[in-house]
Formats: sequence, C-alpha cells, structure tokens
Amino acid sequence: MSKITVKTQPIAGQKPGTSGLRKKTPVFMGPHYLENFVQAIFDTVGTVGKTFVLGGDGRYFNDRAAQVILRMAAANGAKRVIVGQGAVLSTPAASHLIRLNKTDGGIIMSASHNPGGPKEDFGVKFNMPNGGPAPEAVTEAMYKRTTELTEYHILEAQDVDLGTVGRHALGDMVVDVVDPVADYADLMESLFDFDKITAMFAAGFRMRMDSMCAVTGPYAVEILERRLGAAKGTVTHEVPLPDFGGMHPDPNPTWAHELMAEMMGEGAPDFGAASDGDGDRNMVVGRGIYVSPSDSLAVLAANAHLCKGYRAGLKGVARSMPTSAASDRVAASLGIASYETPTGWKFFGNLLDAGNATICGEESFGTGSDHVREKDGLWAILMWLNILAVRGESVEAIVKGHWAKFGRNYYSRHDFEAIATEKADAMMAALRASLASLAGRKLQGMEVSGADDFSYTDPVDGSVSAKQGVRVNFTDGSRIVYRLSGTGTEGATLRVYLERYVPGPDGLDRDAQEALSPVIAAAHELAGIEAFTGKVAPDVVT
Ligand code: G16
Repeated sequence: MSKITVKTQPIAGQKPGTSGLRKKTPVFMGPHYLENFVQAIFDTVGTVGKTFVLGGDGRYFNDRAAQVILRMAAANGAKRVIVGQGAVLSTPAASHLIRLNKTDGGIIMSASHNPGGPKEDFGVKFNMPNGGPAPEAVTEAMYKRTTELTEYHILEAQDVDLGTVGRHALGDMVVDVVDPVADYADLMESLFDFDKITAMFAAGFRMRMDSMCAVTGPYAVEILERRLGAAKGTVTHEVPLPDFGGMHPDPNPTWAHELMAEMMGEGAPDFGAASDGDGDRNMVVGRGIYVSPSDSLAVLAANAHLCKGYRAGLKGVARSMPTSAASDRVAASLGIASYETPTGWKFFGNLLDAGNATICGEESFGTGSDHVREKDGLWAILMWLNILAVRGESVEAIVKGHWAKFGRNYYSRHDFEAIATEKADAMMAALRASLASLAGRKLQGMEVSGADDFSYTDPVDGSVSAKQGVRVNFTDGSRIVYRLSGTGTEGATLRVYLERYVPGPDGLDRDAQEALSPVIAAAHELAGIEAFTGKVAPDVVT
C-alpha cells in the first residue's frame, strides 16, 4: 500500500455554513471535491498520530466517501479511526464516541435534514475533541485552506470491510469498526429512568416514533422497543435508506405529515415523535397537540429535575436568538442563567464546556444537553418520555399547565425557499439599511420598540460573531427575526421567525398562526417580502 500525493487546485465555494459543508451530491462526487475539503480539514487540525471518529447518516455516497476519508486519514499519518459499522453513526452518537474515546475529533458525513440521493444533498463536517461542531474560527481556517490547496494525500488500497465489527489495518493506521448503537443506548440508559418508562409502556402507554427512513431507526428500535418494551412496530420508517425513501427527513409538521395525521386523528397514540436524517433533530407531538420546539425546550428545562441524570438541577439554559423566549422565563423562575446565541449548535459548545449551561435548544427542532456536544433527537424524546412517566399526565396537560404558569410565547417560523440569492440579499440589505429608522414605526396596530442586527460576543472566549439575523422588537413584546439559512444548497432560504407573548390566563389556547396574524402581516410589510422575492406565502411553516 503506497501513499500517493495527488496534484489538485482550489475549488471555489468550499465554505462551511451553519453546520459544515453541504452541497448537492453530484458536486461532492465531482473530481477532487471531497478530497480537497478533507485535506483542508486534516491540514487545519493536524493528523499525524491522531485518533478520529468517522460516521455518517447513511445517505447516498456515505459508504464511498467513508473509504476515501479513511484512505486519506491513513496517508496523512492518523493513528486510528473509529468507524460506525457500515460507516453509519447518528450525529449525537458520533459526538458521544469522540468524547467517550477521548479522540482528537471526528468527521461526520451528513446533510442532516436535507434530502439525500444521487441528485439531492451531501455534507461533511468536522467535530472537535469536545465532540462539538468546529467553531467558526476553525471552519474559517478550513475554508482558507481550501483556497490555497495544491495537493492531497491518499493511500492506494482496497476498501476496508466496514460491514463487520472488529479491528482492521489500513497501511499503518488502525480502523476500529464499532457497533453504532450500543454505546449511545448505554449513555441514554445512564441519563433517564428506564424503569419508570418501561413501567409506563407496560401499563399500556402507546407511542409512535417516525424515524423517516433515516439514521435513528436502529437506535430507536433498540432503545424504545428492546430496552424500554414499547410495542413492536412503535418505530416506523425504521430502516435507514440512502435516499430516505424519497422523503424529506426533516421532522416538522410539513414533512412528518404522516405522524401529524396519526397524532391528530381518531385513536391517536399517547405520544408521537420524529427525528431527522442524522438523528440530531426531534419533533414531539401529543395526542391532538403539536409542541413547538421552543415550547418543548421550555417544558424540558422546567421538568428536567424529574429525570435521573438531571436531579441536581440545571446550571443554565441556552437558546439560539431566533428561538422563542419561553425558556428564558423558566430559567428566571429557576434562578439560573439563560443565554442567547446565534443559530448553529457550535455556539453552545463553549457554554457547555464551561459549565454555564446544561440544556440548550433551538427553534429548528434541536434540543440537547451537556451529555454530548450536539443536539440529540432521541435524547429529547426520552426526556419527554421520562417526564410523562413521572408526572403521569398527558402531553396536552403538561403543555397547557406550562402556559398557565409561565404565559405562552406564540411562535412560528415561515420559510421562503429557493429564492434567487441576489433577491434575498437585496431584501436583507434593504432591511439592514432601514434598521436605524424603524423605532417608533407603527404596523398592524403594533409599534416597533427597536431593531438591530444580532451580534454575539461569546462569554467564554470573547469571540464576536456579527450579522447573525435582523430582529425587530415591538412595544407589546412581539418580535420578528429575519435570517437567511446557512444550510440550504439551492439559492437562498429566507427564514422569518414570528413571536408574540400572551401572559394569560386568557388567550392561551388559540391557533398559533391566527394569534400571530398581525405579526405575520407586519413581517411582510416591513421587509417587502413579496416585492423582493415574488413570494406571497411561505413554502414551509413550522
Ligand atoms: C443546523 C444547525 C442548527 C441550525 C439549523 C438551521 O442543524 O446545527 O444549529 O439551527 O442547522 O440552520 P439554518 O437556519 O442556518 O438553516 P442541522 O440539523 O441541519 O445540522
């Protein structure tokens, strides 16, 4: 087996977004594309003598990309790579393996909730030794390296057998193929009261888990059906497929419509949940009630102490800026700190490492804790199950009880997809230019109290991330946030985040879109969404 050095040249556009580099699969499969980016990763983080974790969500090209990355790791002098069997690992399981084995980081092959397949999306990201996504300074350094590369290194070798658990050699490098589920399932068992959840299932509690033909299938079957005794068949779409069965593996009411229909229909189970392509997102639904991610974060924060791993209480709660302020109210009542970060799980890493926060969450269906450094879909679903088992109440009773105590932050996100990039940029530029003059403006019977472009100073390392979203606040506590997505692969996606607080006791039980209608109208008027983008209505509403 000999090491080959291949001449290459920089490929434009290899700039990681919100969560790693995501492109159309044919782009990733193009000449040198994957190799250039992986070499940039290795050059940035250093490879000689190091141990990494490797796995992905099993989407199309995952298996072949894994072999390339292994050959490149060996040629660049890595000592050992721990790979999930079949090159598969959910993102939270990869984060756990990085931490458990005290490795030097890991490469995750995933485009998360984006569709997969020969014409869909693929992605690669690097996670640090703490198990979390590389921070901006590191991804910027990787990007810079992609602009100056002239060569990459790769071993001339046959494929490693990734289908069998065990140890293999690749040149001088060791490849350990591990069961992707076992360590993760053990971690969950250490955090939650499996005995109480098992008793709840034994007493007839019914659940539907939609794994959306994505990576969580085997994890959910092992944990829910085998370890916790949920009825066989509780997990649907449980076989991971390279194209996710043609589905869009994004657990929201639009894409997880089968689950929504079941949970809102006759004879619905007690609890429903779904997870995404790589297993870090979650959606939870009760019988007849959808729980928004922002509310889910707040309910979990308020009840975490009921679960085995969190009895000592929380150190703090962190949320991304566009996420509703519902969790801030919980933190205030618990007398703990709350943090507001830019969108992107990577911004929670420092807060978790420093012990400032225990639970984090995002409106984009992400919730997690300091047990790993990624958001974790099954973790959130298990915490809900644990809370349901201890409280013995329905999801609806718990959520409505929460609103009665804290008030309700009506919340919704409207996505306008596949807009021509220049149109979206022009809209954001116009909005930014108007910020200084917005205060005092009256729209839809509301008055703007202030507007800015969110800038974040990390309280741990002092790094500054600017231009993280335009927010417009109103005197009645309502809020509109505008951002362009950093995870799309086609044109631009405009995200408009809408929020309105109602303290109660009246007006807590309205339909969210209806309650938000003046805020929605104001959002269109203020930004000229139709004039700039030609879109009258959002493509996805969550
Ligand atoms: C990623 C990030 C999340 C972020 C989400 C949406 O999630 O890890 O922190 O909230 O994208 O980001 P954007 O609004 O920029 O599209 P995932 O599940 O795609 O890895």
